[in-house]
Amino acid sequence: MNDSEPVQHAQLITQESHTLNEILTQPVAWQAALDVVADKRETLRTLWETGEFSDILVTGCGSTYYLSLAVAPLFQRQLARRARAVPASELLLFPALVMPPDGKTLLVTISRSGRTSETVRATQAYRGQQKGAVLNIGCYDEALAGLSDLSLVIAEGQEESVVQTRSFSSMLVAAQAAIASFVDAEQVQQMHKLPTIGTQLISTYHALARQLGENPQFERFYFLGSGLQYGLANEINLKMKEMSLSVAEAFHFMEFRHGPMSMVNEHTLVVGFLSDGAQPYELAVLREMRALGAQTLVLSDQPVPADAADYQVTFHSELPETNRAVLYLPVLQLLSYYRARKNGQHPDQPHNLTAVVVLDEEQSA
Ligand code: F1P
Repeated sequence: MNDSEPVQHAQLITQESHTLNEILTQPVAWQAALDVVADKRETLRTLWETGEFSDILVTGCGSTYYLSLAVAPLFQRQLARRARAVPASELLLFPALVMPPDGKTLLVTISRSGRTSETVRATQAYRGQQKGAVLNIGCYDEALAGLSDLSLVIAEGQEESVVQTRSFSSMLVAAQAAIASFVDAEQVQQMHKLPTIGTQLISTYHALARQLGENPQFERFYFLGSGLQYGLANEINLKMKEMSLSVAEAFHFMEFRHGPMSMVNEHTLVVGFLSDGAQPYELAVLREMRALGAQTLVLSDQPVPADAADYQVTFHSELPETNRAVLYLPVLQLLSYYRARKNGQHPDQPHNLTAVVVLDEEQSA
């Protein structure tokens, strides 16, 4: 990090809200996540190389279920293993529908707190049946760390915010770096560019996020993501709901035409998380939604034609799609934050929510 960047971080810190502060400073937690993975590199490789896993099952709740949706396809693509993401409650309550019927499974548990009841109980049951090894990714050394064969704990991802922002992105960086470490050390080395790129994105697009968040024309938000980006579209959809109580939904790009686009009107913002491999299809959907009256915000690594995007966030990372997912998050977390403030909500006190869902004993499988 060169001399000017600490000043940039100092400028980013605000007293307005801890949620805003955690969004603005999250690239520091990304670097910490990379450092944790580097420290555990040998133990990770041993777990992977000796495990001979045929299947990967990734699980979490809420935001960390959506993180699981972003991580499972990475295992499949990077490591050529069958990989699936499920909510922890499905693994807890319907294991026969979820557990691979044969082979050796690696269960990857993802949890900011490390003590969400569904995830803990599902993992206890999984261990009790000697189903296989467990890799945990979180921000606290709590119950799930103790139930795992290896735990990646990113303490710098801890946050005051109930809604996950810095924690989510730091756990995503840790997961991507861990998977990359099984494949190619050069990929991991390239990921060290992410904190600087992230800080630049926040600085460049903070004003746009605020402008769109505060724009009274928008009343409905649709987040479209396919392939590696579907989980992220769901996570940002949850941010928009948790923080601002807005009408919002997430879909695979091509699914949006099959009914949900009936909701599109001139009060709609459609946000596209563009992939590398399906852009012609994704841009066609965005052009059609513009023709129906929506405005579109497109996030991608390289610029896209202006007829598909009213607004663009461009990363210019030159990183592989498998290593740069975290770059989609900060600007859209800010969009949700400013929409919340416009709606008279305070993101530091989200409606009906607690930081951790702990079930009472009666609710035990
Ligand atoms: C899971 C979770 C969050 C949600 C809220 C309540 O927590 O459901 O995803 O946004 O904060 O808890 P964890 O298992 O990741 O700690």
